[in-house]
Amino acid sequence: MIKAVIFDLDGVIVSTDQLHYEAWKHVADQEDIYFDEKINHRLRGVSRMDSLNIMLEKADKTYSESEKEKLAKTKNDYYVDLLKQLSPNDMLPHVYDVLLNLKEQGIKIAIGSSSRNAKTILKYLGISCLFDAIADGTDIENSKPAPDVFLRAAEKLGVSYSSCAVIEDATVGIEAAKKAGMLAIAVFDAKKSEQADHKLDDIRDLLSIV
Ligand code: B16
Ligand code: MG
Repeated sequence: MIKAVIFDLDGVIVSTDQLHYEAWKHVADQEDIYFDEKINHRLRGVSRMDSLNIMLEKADKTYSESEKEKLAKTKNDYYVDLLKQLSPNDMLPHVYDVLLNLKEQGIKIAIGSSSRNAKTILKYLGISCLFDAIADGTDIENSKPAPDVFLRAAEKLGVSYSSCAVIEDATVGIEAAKKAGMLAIAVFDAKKSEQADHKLDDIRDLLSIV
């Protein structure tokens, strides 16, 4: 029986893809590195430093660890500035109603995000107080496809791993959910994953699964 649903943030609750793209493109242009939407697509669900390493695959030179830290900071400063434009209107369709409906049914809800900016994003969306637990990039060492962020969310909720469902837009997130022993529900790009237990065209269909 499912007692809790752990929501991925970027791509499930809000679409920040374009903002990540603009911020990475800013750094890539500054360094004269080729970067496009297709490369950006590979960064979905992946931590900031892992994303940077993917972006640097097209670089002509090798970057030291301190240079990488600097580039990651430049990207994040730019991204955090872009996040200021977010408002409750940016929540993806039907998400808010689904969150309220789950709570009414007594099902716990949590965030399981690779982002170190998750709490800032939730604040701009005006939904921080809805969640029973938030596990994000600041809680973990290994990001998706490692299961850590979902295990941490379940621990914060006080719910057993096998009683949790995860809803994800990234194939690495579905992999992470299965490694955590959880029910894995895919939306958008994650529907490509062969490991997904359910694939949804509409997030409202989640309510008939849990
Ligand atoms: P930050 P999620 C992920 O969030 C994003 O999908 C991914 O593109 C990003 O690189 C990662 O967060 C780290 O974000 O730089 O803000 O710490 O999908 O796991 O909610
Ligand atoms: Mg995501």
